[in-house]
Amino acid sequence: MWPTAELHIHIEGTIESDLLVRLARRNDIALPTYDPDELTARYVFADLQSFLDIHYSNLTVLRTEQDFYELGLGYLNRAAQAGVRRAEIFFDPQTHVGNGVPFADVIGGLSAAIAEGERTLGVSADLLLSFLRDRGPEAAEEIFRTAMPFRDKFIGVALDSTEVGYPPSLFTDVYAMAAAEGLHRVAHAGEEGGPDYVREALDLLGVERIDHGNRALEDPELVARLRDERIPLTVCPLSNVALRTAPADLSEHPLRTMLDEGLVVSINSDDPAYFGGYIDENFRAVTEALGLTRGQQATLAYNSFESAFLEPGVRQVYL
Ligand code: ES4
Ligand code: ZN
Repeated sequence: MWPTAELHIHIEGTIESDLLVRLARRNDIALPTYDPDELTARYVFADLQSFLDIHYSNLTVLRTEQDFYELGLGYLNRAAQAGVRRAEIFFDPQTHVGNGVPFADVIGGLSAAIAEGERTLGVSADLLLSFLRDRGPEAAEEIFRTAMPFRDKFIGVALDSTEVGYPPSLFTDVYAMAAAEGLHRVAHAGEEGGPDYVREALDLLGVERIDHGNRALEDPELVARLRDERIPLTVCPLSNVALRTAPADLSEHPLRTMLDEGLVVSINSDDPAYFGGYIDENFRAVTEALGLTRGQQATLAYNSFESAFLEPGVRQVYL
């Protein structure tokens, strides 16, 4: 197992079915079934939206600061077992605030989990506040203002949820506000949207990394730019198969081409409670399916630390 940084992980997507059931009972929230295996068996998706519908519905079980603490620490424990030394974790506060949970409780529980994980597991972690693109730019600006009193508790902003129809250009203003605050910037692009979404994220939002980026491969000029500027792509192989954004056979995954093109690509798990594996299982699956050499495996692990938001002196320790 390689030491690695995990840079594309939605904390809400790590809610395992047994935790889901425990929280539903504790908070008196209705679920279609209280059998964890039956819940997991329903996780069959046609595309990104069919996943998001179930995902957002499940998140109504999260009510208290303690719930967020347990969610966060559950992930960090599993990640530590998978060789993760550094995690940069998305959270979607608009979902929770919309469900009536105070922002302070969301970020308070997650921050406490991170402090505990650093102390007891030796995993360094930080939060990235992710905007829900399908709620539009005004809602993004509103949650950003809500988050500002907690500016010291997250290191950057991100953009996720339904991609097609919600291009990066909608979010230019809120990303400029984030830049003015000295926050890091990333965005999902090129998962279902085309290469123009990737270009917009770079040119209009000033992102430092692209989350997914698979469809960038359709544009040779863009591929050359990603390579020359060493712009990282955080790729999620088992997610792509589960959401049918890559061929069902992992041996045809675009990771092969990304490595051959010399792109700064890393392996990540996205929403592991739904997509069938944590980062170690993603790593093992692509290694086997693509027949990756030890050198290629090392490149993927190295790229993850190169792509992480670490101070230069700290990064050298990992590399
Ligand atoms: C997501 Cl895989 C994926 N894509 C876009 N938004 C998301 N939110 C959680 N998982
Ligand atoms: Zn994602």
